[in-house]
Amino acid sequence: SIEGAETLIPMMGAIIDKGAELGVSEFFLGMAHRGRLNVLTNILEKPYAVIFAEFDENHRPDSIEQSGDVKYHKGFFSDTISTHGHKILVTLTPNPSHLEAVDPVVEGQAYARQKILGEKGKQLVLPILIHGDAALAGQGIVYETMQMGGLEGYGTGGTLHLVINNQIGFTTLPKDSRSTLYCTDIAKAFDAPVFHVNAEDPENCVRAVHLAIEIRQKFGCDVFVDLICYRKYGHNETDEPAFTQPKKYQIISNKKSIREIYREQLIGQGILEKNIAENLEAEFRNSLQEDLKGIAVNDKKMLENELPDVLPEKFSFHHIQTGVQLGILQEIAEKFSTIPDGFSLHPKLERIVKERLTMIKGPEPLKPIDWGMAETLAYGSLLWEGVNVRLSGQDSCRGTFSHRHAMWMDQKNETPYYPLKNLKQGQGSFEVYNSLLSEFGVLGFELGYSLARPDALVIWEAQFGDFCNGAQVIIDQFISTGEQKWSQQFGLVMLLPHGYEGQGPEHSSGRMERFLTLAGQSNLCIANPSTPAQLFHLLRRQQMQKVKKPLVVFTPKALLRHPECVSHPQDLSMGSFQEILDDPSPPDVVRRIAICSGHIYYDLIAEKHKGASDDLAILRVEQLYPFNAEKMKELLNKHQTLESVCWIQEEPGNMGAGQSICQELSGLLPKDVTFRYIARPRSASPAVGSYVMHKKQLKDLLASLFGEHKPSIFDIAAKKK
Ligand SMILES: Cc1ncc(C[n+]2csc(CCOP(=O)(O)OP(=O)(O)O)c2C)c(N)n1
Repeated sequence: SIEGAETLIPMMGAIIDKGAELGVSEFFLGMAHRGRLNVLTNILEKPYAVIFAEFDENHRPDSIEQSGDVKYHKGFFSDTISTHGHKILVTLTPNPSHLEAVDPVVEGQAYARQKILGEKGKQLVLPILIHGDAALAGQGIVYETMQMGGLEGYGTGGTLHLVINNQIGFTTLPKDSRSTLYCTDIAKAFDAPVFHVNAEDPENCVRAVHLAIEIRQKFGCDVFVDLICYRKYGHNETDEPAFTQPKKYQIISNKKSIREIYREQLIGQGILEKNIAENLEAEFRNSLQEDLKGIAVNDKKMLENELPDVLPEKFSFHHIQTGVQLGILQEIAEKFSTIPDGFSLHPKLERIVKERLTMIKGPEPLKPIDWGMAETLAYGSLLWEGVNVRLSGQDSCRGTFSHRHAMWMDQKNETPYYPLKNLKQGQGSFEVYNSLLSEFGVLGFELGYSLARPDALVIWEAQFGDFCNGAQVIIDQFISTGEQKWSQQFGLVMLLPHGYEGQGPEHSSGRMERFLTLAGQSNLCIANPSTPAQLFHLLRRQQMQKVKKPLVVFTPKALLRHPECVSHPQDLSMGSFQEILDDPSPPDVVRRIAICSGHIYYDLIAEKHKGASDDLAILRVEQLYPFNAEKMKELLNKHQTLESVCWIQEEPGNMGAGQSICQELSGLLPKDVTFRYIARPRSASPAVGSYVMHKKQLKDLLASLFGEHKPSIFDIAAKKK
């Protein structure tokens, strides 16, 4: 509960009123449990009756479809008028229990709204983060979030930080929760002003926030207000604080409440009469009793401001035509391949740019379309249609593997040029940024951006797929569960380079097994496209489909330049994304089917082309989740001569998509068809550290499929155990 920090409420009220006076029209608010219900009722005007209803044991979640969340984590918005008559919108972002994790999400939301509002956006939209003292000092995400503050593409023109500094974190005292003198000392790294204020002096606390917001509006910097207070009761309803802090709690229990102190001050100053104060308090208590009685009232009506009010769309396998007419693709390519007059492009890049144009425009014979070109055409065609595209990640402008080149640098004066920003008048806006070296912060930010801007295709790219585990809290607590907990709908895309190429444990895996573990109730779309055209259609589908779901894409590394991993103009000008790809040239009689996904397909066809197997068809699962079981069934039942099916993957048996896909396949196999699971041996580390070992494993893996009657590596590993 808030007792001991009640001053937070007048401070919040003052920020909103003063902010509105200074031109702020939208406030994005991130906060944890402490004081949240009070902020909801007193600042966002969520009716008390609704809060009481949520405490009621018979309370239903807000929708039958979704599992919902506890009351301390829900979001809310309030479209209201400030005390001085200014129109304001206050949005409290839903958050998980993970303290401070919501910080970058709030920043991303605020940034997106600022972008929409244009030049004055930073003055109009203000992010406010409310911290606990222990969480502020201890959680690294605070630093990651603040580090974004001054960066182009991420900075929101200053955040207002309020700290509910109750001088305890659950049972832990400041001496054990930080090495710094103040919990706000992180502010020093950013030259952010800090006001340390005494909660028992509410009027000066209000003065401090007035000053804080004036500073933010004038200088565009972060400002901290450290509200020194206490926590009247235990951490929660069941906690007994005297177990661990007996002396402290003896002092606290003898304290007058802040309301009493302030009331006495006002009465002493002759500003307030005692009986008026008492009447006001009695009136308020009575109104609460009335609200309590009213909780049986249909609470659906009262919950209508919960964030947001849309029911999720169901995912469907209905194909959307995502092809783009060849003439338009050629025009787009022409535009993004045009070197501006006087621009000095690196000669190697100039060659790449010219080569790319020949992929779609000729002269004949056309050079095949590679990954980088298909990706650029996907963005280019969406921008051409007026869609806004934002891409952010480490070294994303050029692309870690030098395949993208979304930014060209003038070799003489180091001025950047963005070809995709220069397609035509009225195109969508294209934002591409090299992010700071953060995953947690940046993915959270992009999530916030995509929540606030559902019209845009928002993409976060990991440098290598495995780095996404640095952002695991955002993936687990927001991306995979946000729809179920908070009815959030967003189409954020994550690009995760993945592929076993002998680069060692840290650069091989995007950890698809983890995403597949998180997949349920169509919460995510998880794809591993194996051709440039499939990527093109997948990215376009993501924006064009009505249903908004986060999309995880495992992207290639070596395949970016693999001579077989190419597409042709007609693959882009027609068709749609295919969840499963059939064998493009199956043998006349198919006795065996190998099902795989991603990079390994190219190893399999290379082996097959050696003539090793003349009864084998190879299928590719391009969308791992939701799994198109009907399509798979159809493909498996196509061959009356079928004797065996195997799933083959390049990852160890305990990783990759195998366990999830095998579960899917178990009910789909035709009668009397045998099944095998071929994978690298179960392993603790995602991949071996030596290239020689990697090659040996790959050889064994392929021999398991193409050699005669050999058990799979996975089988061998299981027997050895
Ligand atoms: C990342 C994370 N780790 C642990 C917890 C468990 N936890 C909940 S509240 C709390 C103490 C928080 O202290 P402080 O930040 O000072 O806020 P207060 O509760 O005192 O307002 C802890 C450790 C959590 N919610 N999030």
